Amino acid sequence: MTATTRPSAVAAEPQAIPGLPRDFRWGVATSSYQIEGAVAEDGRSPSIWDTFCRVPGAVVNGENGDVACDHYHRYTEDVDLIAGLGVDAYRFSLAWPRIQPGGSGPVNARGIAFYDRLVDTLLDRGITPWVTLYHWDLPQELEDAGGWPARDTALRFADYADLAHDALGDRVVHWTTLNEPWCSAMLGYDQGLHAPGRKDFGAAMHAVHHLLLGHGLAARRLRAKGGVDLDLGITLNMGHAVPASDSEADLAATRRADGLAARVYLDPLVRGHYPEDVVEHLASRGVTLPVQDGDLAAISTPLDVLGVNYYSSHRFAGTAEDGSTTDADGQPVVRAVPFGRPVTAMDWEIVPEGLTALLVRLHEEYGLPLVVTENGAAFDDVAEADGTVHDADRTAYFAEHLRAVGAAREAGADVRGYFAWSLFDNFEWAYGYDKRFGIVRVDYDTQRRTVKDSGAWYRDTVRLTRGR
Ligand code: IFM
Repeated sequence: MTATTRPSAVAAEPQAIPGLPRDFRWGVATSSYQIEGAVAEDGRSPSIWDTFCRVPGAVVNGENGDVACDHYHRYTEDVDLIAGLGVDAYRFSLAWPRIQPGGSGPVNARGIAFYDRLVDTLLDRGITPWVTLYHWDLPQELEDAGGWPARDTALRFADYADLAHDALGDRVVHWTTLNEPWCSAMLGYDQGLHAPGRKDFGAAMHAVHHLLLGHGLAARRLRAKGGVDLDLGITLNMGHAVPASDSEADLAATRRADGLAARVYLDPLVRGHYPEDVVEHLASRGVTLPVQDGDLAAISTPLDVLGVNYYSSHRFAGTAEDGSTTDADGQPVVRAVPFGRPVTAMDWEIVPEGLTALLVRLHEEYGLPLVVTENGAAFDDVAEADGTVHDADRTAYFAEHLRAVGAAREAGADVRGYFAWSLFDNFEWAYGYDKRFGIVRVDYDTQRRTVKDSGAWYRDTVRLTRGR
């Protein structure tokens, strides 16, 4: 893909976003390992990311989340910052190894106390906590016992969910079980780019099933508690898959790509079965999903909301550049073909209309209320001496994508909220601190936070959209 970022983008003026109602939920999002730091404090045990970061070459510049944004110690100041942005919700994740070190046994009182304080501080400032139980920091002990490819991890996850809800469920209404199970399974166990760094397609597909099972078992446990308000969801990362042409090969390639990226999660969650074409595809690669009696009933426990993380979309062709239609393993070719759009610093093409199409498609095919739980962009920010950042490119990205959400609502999709990714520049996984997604700049030497132009734009846009 050609790296043509948009340094010349002109800052969009803040204005009310057409199609978004006054009661639309507005938020900012982060995750535990990406911002907290304090990895060895108050009884937290190592996660797979603490281990992976020590593997030479795994993370750019050998960086890690040991300190990150030091949010563990600065959460009060950070909540003030969130309040200053005028949003009404904050999406963050709980670190499993803080709450239940090692991934089994009783709750760690000192670990849960941090989230207790955070939740209370948010509520005091009128900000709704939107909690994710798992954003990739699996306790290392559970990986040593087999990780997500092992069924037991799903059972452990349900126990952990129970502990977390027991401690916070009196104040937290919005619970997301998993963030982006595709990334946990495919980047972690197939491509080896994320922790734990394994490269085994079969193991990755077993991880898919056990992540979904963990979700389902946890969802049941939370639902069974009764008596408390509960808004239960899962967050999937998806794009809108488009065929490169109307040819049968391109249509088939697009369906195959969409099968492994989206439908293998959506169908069991909403319809209680895996898509037949995906099961056949897996069988042709010698993989059978490890489904046991009752698993799909658990996985399809009713959801209140589907979280959608959107960054880009893809076109697919069923032919290789040399015209062949099968790859070295005899499998049909599935080749991503660029749209030819400008890209962000991640080299991800900027395709806002893909967000409209995706939201409308999810509404029509799966019928759940939707919330955009992540959307945003990394660009190569230039900070002025005083820390300010004139990130017109990021502002333009937000403006285009928020208009895309408004368009989806106008086309009938039941989209109820939007969380900007991310509140802060933070530890961007295998990219370390190299890629900056924040609407607030973090100077990692001083931990000084500075609201970027995009953050001020977001604040004003929220206000104007609400105020109509
Ligand atoms: O930083 C990540 C986040 O943790 C999960 N969704 C995608 C973001 C950008 O890569």
